[in-house]
Amino acid sequence: MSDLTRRHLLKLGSTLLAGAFTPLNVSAKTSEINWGKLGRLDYTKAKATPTICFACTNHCGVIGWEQDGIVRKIEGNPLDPNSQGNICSKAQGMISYTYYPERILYPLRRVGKRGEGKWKRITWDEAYDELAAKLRPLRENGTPEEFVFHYGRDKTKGVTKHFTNAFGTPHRLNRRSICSSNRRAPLMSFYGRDFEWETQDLENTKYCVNFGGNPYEAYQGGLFMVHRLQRARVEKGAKLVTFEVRPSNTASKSDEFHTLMPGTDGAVAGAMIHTILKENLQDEKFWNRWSNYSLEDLRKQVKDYTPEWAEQKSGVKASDIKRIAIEFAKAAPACCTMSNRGSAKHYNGMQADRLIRTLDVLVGNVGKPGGYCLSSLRGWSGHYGQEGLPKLKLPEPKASSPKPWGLGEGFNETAFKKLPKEIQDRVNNFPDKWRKKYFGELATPSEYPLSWHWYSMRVGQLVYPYIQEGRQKVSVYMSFTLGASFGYPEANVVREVLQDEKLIPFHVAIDIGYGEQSALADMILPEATSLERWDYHSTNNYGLIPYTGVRQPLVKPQGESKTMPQMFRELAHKIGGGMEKHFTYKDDESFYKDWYKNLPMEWEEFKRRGIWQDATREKDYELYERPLTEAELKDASVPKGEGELVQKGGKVIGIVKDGKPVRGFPTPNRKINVFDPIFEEAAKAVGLPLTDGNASSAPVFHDVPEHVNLADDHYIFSTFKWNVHTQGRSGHWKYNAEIIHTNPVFMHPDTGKALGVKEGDSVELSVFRPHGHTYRAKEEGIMGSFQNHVRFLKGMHPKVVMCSHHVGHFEHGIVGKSDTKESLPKAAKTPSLVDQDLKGGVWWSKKNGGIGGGVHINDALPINPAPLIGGQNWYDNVCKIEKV
Ligand SMILES: Nc1nc2c(c(=O)[nH]1)N[C@H]1C(S)=C(S)[C@@H](COP(=O)(O)OP(=O)(O)OC[C@H]3O[C@@H](n4cnc5c(=O)[nH]c(N)nc54)[C@H](O)[C@@H]3O)O[C@H]1N2
Ligand SMILES: Nc1nc2c(c(=O)[nH]1)N[C@H]1C(S)=C(S)[C@@H](COP(=O)(O)OP(=O)(O)OC[C@H]3O[C@@H](n4cnc5c(=O)[nH]c(N)nc54)[C@H](O)[C@@H]3O)O[C@H]1N2
Ligand code: SF4
Ligand SMILES: [Mo]
Repeated sequence: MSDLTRRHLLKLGSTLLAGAFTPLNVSAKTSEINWGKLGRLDYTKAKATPTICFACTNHCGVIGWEQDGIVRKIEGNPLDPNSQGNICSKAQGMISYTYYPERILYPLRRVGKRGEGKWKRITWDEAYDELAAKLRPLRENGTPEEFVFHYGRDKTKGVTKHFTNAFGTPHRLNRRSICSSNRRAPLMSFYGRDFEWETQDLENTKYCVNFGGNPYEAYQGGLFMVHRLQRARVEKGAKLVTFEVRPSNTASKSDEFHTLMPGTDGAVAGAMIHTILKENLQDEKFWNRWSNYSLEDLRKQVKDYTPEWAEQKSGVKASDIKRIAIEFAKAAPACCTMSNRGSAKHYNGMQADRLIRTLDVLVGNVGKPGGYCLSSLRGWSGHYGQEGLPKLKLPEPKASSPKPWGLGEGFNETAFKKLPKEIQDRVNNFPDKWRKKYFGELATPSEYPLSWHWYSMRVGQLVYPYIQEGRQKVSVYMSFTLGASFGYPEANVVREVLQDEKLIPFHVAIDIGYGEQSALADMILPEATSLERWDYHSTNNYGLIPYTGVRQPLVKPQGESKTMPQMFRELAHKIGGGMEKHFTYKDDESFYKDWYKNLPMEWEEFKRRGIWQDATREKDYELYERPLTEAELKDASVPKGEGELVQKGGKVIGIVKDGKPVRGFPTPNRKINVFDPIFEEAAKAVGLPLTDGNASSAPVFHDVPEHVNLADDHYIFSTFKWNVHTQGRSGHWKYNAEIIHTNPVFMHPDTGKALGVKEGDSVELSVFRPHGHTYRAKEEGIMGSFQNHVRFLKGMHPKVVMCSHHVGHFEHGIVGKSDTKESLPKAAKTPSLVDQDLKGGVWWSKKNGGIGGGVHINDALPINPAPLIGGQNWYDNVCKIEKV
């Protein structure tokens, strides 16, 4: 969304509300936080502490200013080599949620029916006693798998895994499929098991081709990327080309922005490969040295992917595709691709990203200055430890339960035999490598073996329907930092399952706020917020030298909220039976201090700086060419032959090149696997026809099934992320919600014309079930609908309509719901958290004459996992639109 349009929106909001604004009562009691009267921060009294932001996935190093026991301001930490002292507007959200009057500060027990909103305050002892009494027998009776732990984001560095391992449940579920699994799979297939994320050298690049990544307003790592890319562009004339379906901030600020038909990025990338080969612009030396696929085979594979063919598919002019391909290749090796959910969250997204990744290998920019780089922190960690960081210590318990539930050691035959025959057959058909890793349908869904082939990416959106289908008996379900009942597809199914006491006899939510997920719990345990707790942090550095940072408390946890390390330690001791053995740390700080035992910096100094990095280290260029060190070669078998693999203790650790052992890539053959039989093998194992593009071992373009022959009156409904919001958890951050609180249906003016609607009109948008080999694809017809108002936006693809998915909450309190009254029961509240700004409700609330808080859309979005990998195809939805 362009800045201009956003200003329009704001202006529209304030014009509408001019007459309806309720003056706020600013006379506060002394015990209350009076936001209107806090006055200026007094830097002579305030204390600055570095920590790590938790307001989005970037996790920037920040500095928080605390005065009189209240965190007042967040600014950037210049020592963070990734963010380099920059922050965004969402960072202050941490203050909003920490002092939110409807924050949960005491353990709560449901008193009415589930979901009825009636709660009583209980003590931590009562909470632990009840929970331990429910959990202990599962462990003692040998059914630990009936404890299901499901999280959204977990930065505790092992505390929760400690707990689930010690308990013995395989059900440590995440939501990778909702987010990025379609995109991670190609990376791991190409570059190696641990390799789930790249680190383009953006500050040195000359040419970046972006397939639907949106770093200027979102992206995991967006903030780190954008200032580097801007420097390269402004100071060195680098070029950014973006393929998008709407004028995102990134697209609008690119040198070139081409709208394309959704789900056709693979076709454009395929045609770029075709062009580069035709023009003979490939880096043949690099390709032959490092890829496992012959150029001849690649030529055959992309023979028909002409720019003219791609124009037909995507709508991008053939001449542009050709020109961009040539410019890209000529800039090599200082050029790179970028992609994210735009290209990947489609039925064909995994293969689209494989075609995009092939471009980098073809022009030989991998690991080169200005190119598509790989961080030593991630990609090589499986073999070399977290390279560039001292070995961090965590005494991790192996699953200590009497019966870990898996086909390997301790396979739970009884539980397996209860599964439907179709699933048993499928699992019995698996090759050993999958059978041994199969832990049941929730953790390792048998239809989606690639979701757990490299590591556990899970298929979060299927957890609830699978429980509904009886694929797994659940006794205790625990959600942690998870907003599935708002933010998952078919969120109504999530709520249905969470509401059903037969399916989920006990639901405990660990949250900081009263959101849609915690509202459906039997017990809520209040976690200390990111400004009140410790966490470990490390991620790829776009400056290409690994670093680590620590999240530390700026203030004490408010009310009776507790941190996870404390909560799980205390609960483990209550459960007993050996669980307590794994939770011996005395307090949170000593737990994290222990983690950082080998850091070559005093703990107090590390706390003072918040970040550690060995800045003298060489940048992570061409890691694959690095010779194996003497230490690595000790006891290794080094073959003489070219291209042969170096082994050590049964593990492949390198490859012989030019007669010398070098590292190569952390794949089984130490090469880049442009060709990977795993796709075909997985397809065979689950019975996916080999004609489905997802099954192809070579990168391939395949149409999105429901987009073929799209009717004139059907459109593609897609979603996007606003720069000032984070998923479903920022709707109640008051300053952010003040900027964006609605989510109109954006469409091109011509689309409006075709539909006979004007700006501001209400429409009903109805979404169909998907086609292809996916969940409930055989069912025809409309899956769900919602009504919302229309806004025109030039630059939208005319067949695409879009809403953001952040707002439209029906919980999360006075700001989240855009209400005039607080909804959290008095029993749960503390009198000290009163925000004078919020008395009388927010100015945009409908009851105050405002525009309201947007529309919840996720009930109308079908569960649509991509074949084999299970990533949710968020951007494929076919819909019809009617004026209301
Ligand atoms: N401000 C903000 N930042 C965030 C988050 C947030 O919620 N808010 N969330 C974080 C998380 S969890 C994630 S996963 C990342 C996501 O980061 P991104 O993937 O960069 O952002 P998205 O908005 O999910 O999707 C990217 C873009 O894809 C476009 N798109 C849709 N269909 C297509 C298509 O077929 N082709 C192309 N080329 N483009 C298409 C959309 O218009 C959208 O602008 O952001 C992270 N950072
Ligand atoms: N339509 C549509 N929906 C989408 C997407 C899309 O593209 N389109 N994209 C999605 C993506 S990329 C993602 S990653 C998912 C995210 O989906 P979720 O994993 O559900 O994440 P959030 O929406 O951020 O919800 C997090 C929950 O955690 C709670 N929380 C926040 N901070 C803390 C904390 O410090 N401690 C604890 N215990 N709880 C906390 C919040 O109150 C909230 O209830 O949503 C997705 N939903
Ligand atoms: S990008 Fe903004 S919200 Fe995200 S971690 Fe950095 S400062 Fe925090
Ligand atoms: Mo995400």
